[in-house]
Amino acid sequence: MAPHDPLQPHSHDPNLTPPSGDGSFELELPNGRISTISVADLQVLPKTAVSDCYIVSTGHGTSGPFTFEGVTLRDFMAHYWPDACSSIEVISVDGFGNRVMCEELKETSTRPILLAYQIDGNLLTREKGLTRMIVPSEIDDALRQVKWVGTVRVVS
Ligand SMILES: Nc1nc2c(c(=O)[nH]1)N[C@H]1C(S)=C(S)[C@@H](COP(=O)(O)O)O[C@H]1N2
Ligand SMILES: [Mo]
Repeated sequence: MAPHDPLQPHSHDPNLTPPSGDGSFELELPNGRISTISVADLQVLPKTAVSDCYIVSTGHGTSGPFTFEGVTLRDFMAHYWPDACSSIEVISVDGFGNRVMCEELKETSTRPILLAYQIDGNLLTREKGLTRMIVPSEIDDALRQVKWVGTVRVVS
């Protein structure tokens, strides 16, 4: 059997058990460089809040509204990889993932994609997903709301 690909469609049962870790993740760039990004590294970048976010779980119902705060993926990329790219693979420590097309970041939006470290004014706990990707435009099944980001892989 082929190894499990976290970016392929899969069942929607969310994992409620947080893996160990402090919210840091690996950033893999197209030039082969790999670095560790901590929550403190995210906190020095511009901070954006997006309110009225819902996590629409097909397993345990909808939660929210939440105000998530963090750095937009757009600002994150402007800082760490301002060059062109085709996609960004955001993969969690527990093997869950979602792909963002770089085109998606070009659209200016009042509800941009975030690498979130805060919820309703408080630091996100590890249990609640630190660091969590929030895609506010996704309102169906929460498959883009990746908790416990472990790797951000920029694909050229
Ligand atoms: N790392 C990780 N993120 C994940 C999942 C998961 O299993 N692992 N499940 C997804 C699904 S299917 C849902 S419904 C939501 C659940 O988020 P919640 O636990 O905050 O309600 O997380 C999404 N993000
Ligand atoms: Mo889900």
